[in-house]
Amino acid sequence: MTSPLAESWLVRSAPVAAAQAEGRPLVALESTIIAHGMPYPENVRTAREVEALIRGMGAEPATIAVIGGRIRIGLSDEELELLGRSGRAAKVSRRDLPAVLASGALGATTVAGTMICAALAGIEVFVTGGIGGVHRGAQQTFDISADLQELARTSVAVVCAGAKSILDIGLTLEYLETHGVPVLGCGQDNFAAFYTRDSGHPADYRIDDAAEQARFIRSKWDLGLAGGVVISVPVPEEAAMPAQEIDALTQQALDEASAQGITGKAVTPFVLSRIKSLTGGRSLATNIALVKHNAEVGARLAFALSALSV
Ligand code: PSU
Ligand code: MN
Repeated sequence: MTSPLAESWLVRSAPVAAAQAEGRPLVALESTIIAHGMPYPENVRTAREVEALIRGMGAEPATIAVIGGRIRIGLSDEELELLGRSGRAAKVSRRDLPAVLASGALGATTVAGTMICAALAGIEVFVTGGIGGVHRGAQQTFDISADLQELARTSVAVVCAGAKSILDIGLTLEYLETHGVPVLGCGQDNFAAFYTRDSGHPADYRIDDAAEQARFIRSKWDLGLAGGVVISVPVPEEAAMPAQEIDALTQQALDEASAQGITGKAVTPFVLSRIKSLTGGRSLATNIALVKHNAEVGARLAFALSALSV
C-alpha cells in the first residue's frame, strides 16, 4: 500500500484512475525514451502509437513523467507533445526525483524513475525499449546505471528488448544476478541486445507463456522477495540490425563521447543519437519496432497477472 504521504505526490489521469477502479490491467511506460531516447517528432508519434496498441489489447497505458511538481501517472496527448518537443525535460532517475518535484521542473523518468513511480501507483508491469546497465569500462568510470539497483529493490516487471551493446552485457547480467534479479528470456534462450536479437549471453530462464511468466513473478512477490523481474524480448527478426554494423558504430559513438568529454547521464542519450545519425535513421526504425513489440508482450503479461489476482 502506498502511504497517504506518497499518494499526495501522485496525480492519475482520468483513464488510469478509471482502469484501476475497475480492476483493469495497466501497463506503465517511461518518458525518458520520449524526451531523450528518440528525436522529435518520431518520439511523440511512437509514444502515442504504443499507448494505442496497449489500449487496443484492452489494457490501459500509463505513461509516467513529472510535471508541475507532481508525479503524473497517465498523460494526455498534449503532455506527450510537451515532453517530446520541449527539449528541456530533465532526465529523472531515483536521485533526481526529489529535485524535479521540489522545483516544479519538467521531468522525464528513466527506467529506474518509472519503476519507482509505477510501484507507488500500484502498477506491476512496465514496458520500455532497453534497460540501462553496466557501461563498458565501468571498472574505471564506475558508470553503472541506477536502473540495475532499482531492479534490485522495486517490485515491478520490466519488459524490454534486453540491453544495448553500448553496455557490457556480461557484467550487466552479473550485477543482476548478484542482486537477485531474475532475467526471463521470452521467445529465445539468450538475453536480447536491443538492436540485435542475441547478446550471446543466456537469460536465466526461458518462459514464453504469459501465464507462466505471471506465476513466476507472483510467486516471487508473494514470498516477499522484493525487486524487479526483467523480461527480455528480442527485436522482431525483420526489424533487427546487422550485429557487425551496430558493433562498429557503437564503438565509434563511444569513442566520440569520450573524446568530447561526455560523461554521466549524458552518455546514453549521446550514443543513441549518434547511432541514429550514423545509421541514417535505421536504428530509430529498429527502436520503434522493438518498443511496439514489447508493448504487446507487456499487455499480455498485465492480463495474466491480473487474472492471478482474482
Ligand atoms: N536504453 C535505450 N533507450 C533509452 C534508455 C536506455 O535503449 O532511452 C534510457 C532509459 O530511460 C534508461 C536510461 O533508464 O536511458 C539509462 O540511462 P543511464 O545509462 O544514464 O542510467
Ligand atoms: Mn550512467
